[in-house]
Amino acid sequence: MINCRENRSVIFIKELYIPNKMKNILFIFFSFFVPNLALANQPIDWQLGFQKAASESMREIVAFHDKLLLPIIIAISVFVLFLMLYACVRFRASANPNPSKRTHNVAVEVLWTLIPCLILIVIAVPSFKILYKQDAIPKADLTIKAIGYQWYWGYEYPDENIIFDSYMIEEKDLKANQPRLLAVDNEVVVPVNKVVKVLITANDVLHAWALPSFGVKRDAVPGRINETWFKAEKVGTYYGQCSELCGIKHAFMPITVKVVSEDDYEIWLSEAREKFAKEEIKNEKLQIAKK
Ligand SMILES: [Cu+2]
Repeated sequence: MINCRENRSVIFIKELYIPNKMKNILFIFFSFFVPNLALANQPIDWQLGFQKAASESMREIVAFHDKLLLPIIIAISVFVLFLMLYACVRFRASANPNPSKRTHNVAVEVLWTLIPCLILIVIAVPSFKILYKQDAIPKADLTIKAIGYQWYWGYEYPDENIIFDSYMIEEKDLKANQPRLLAVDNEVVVPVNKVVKVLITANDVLHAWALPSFGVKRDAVPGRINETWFKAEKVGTYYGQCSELCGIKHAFMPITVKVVSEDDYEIWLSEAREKFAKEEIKNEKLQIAKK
């Protein structure tokens, strides 16, 4: 679902009557100058960078990447390019007919070992800080359990006695605002600004539950329960995909999380408790077995 204003303007550009190639060039051009334009709660064509952050974790990841990693990467690339060009020009055969026979230089060797080490330490410290913060789960307001199956996700709300499966909607059945390969029949619904703890496991092979806007990605391992958490800050629909190559339909088991206000969540809960009741399913199965 496309529901943020920035994205509407992107769509507007994309709907203009201009050749496709031109559209893409325009789109990239605008993306550079208005970074938010390219970002939404789902991947979009010709997107540069991350999806728009919808949680504190993701904001920190994006800031770490944009403000620290990117400048360091650019500086190193420019420096190495400069050295290569300088060596090519300064020491070319015609300008330097008698090359130096020198093989060692202690000062240079110490420097090119120490400086990269220092750069790695500068990167590692904030990186570990973010990792540890993500790892420590705050007191959860609600818990959901995601189970990876070949090839769909099953969800449980253990405290609410809710269980349901979430299948991708086939292309031919998509409604107007449902994105292809991302929309599902039963979305996970969570309240806004609440800590959601996610228990992740799998039933058959390795899968991974990933939601880029929340900065969340955890492997779903059969026989083991992994944990993660997120606190969505904005109402909206967020899309993710299975991120562990799990078989032939790996690309067709998307994840949709609908973040709603607390009141809407209560309404959904009361409906879901009946529609997706876990005990009733068990009882039905028992009755069938008895017959
Ligand atoms: Cu999978």
